[in-house]
Amino acid sequence: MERTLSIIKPDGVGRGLAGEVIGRMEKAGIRICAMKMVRLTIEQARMFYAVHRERPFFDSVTRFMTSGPIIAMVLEAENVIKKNRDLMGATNPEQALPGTIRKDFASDVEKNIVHGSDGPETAAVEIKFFFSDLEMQQ
Ligand code: IDP
Ligand code: MG
Repeated sequence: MERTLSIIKPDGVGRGLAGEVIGRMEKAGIRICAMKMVRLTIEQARMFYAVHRERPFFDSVTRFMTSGPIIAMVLEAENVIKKNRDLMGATNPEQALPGTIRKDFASDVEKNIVHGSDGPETAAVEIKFFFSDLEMQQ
């Protein structure tokens, strides 16, 4: 069994899409083992997206991530990192496949509804960022 970190971003929560996103995950056979709603500070958002600190969109995306509450989740399934990325679709909704969350709902390349870890090492670090071992006993 594999685990990954998923986030419903401020646009997804604000537009009332949390149920839709979670429903798609559950229908895909993904189990939610931890979940919390938080509002990140700018320092926390900059830490979370630190790998992108040299990118031109860093200030904008980190401000966006603090613009409202987000829902962080630990997902579990066989191959869940890829499964979740497949459900999400490409970063840019214009390039996302039909039927993906981003194709169906994202406004643009920044406000794209969901985050998902992109590999096992990232998943481990990102899960720790939001959840303690105690919160993942489920
Ligand atoms: P991912 O979320 O599909 O893994 P990343 O390349 O890791 O995409 O980028 C992290 C986040 O930064 C994206 O989900 C999006 O919100 C934002 N982002 C990525 N590329 C751009 C861009 O070119 N312009 C504005 N925001 C971007
Ligand atoms: Mg990424």
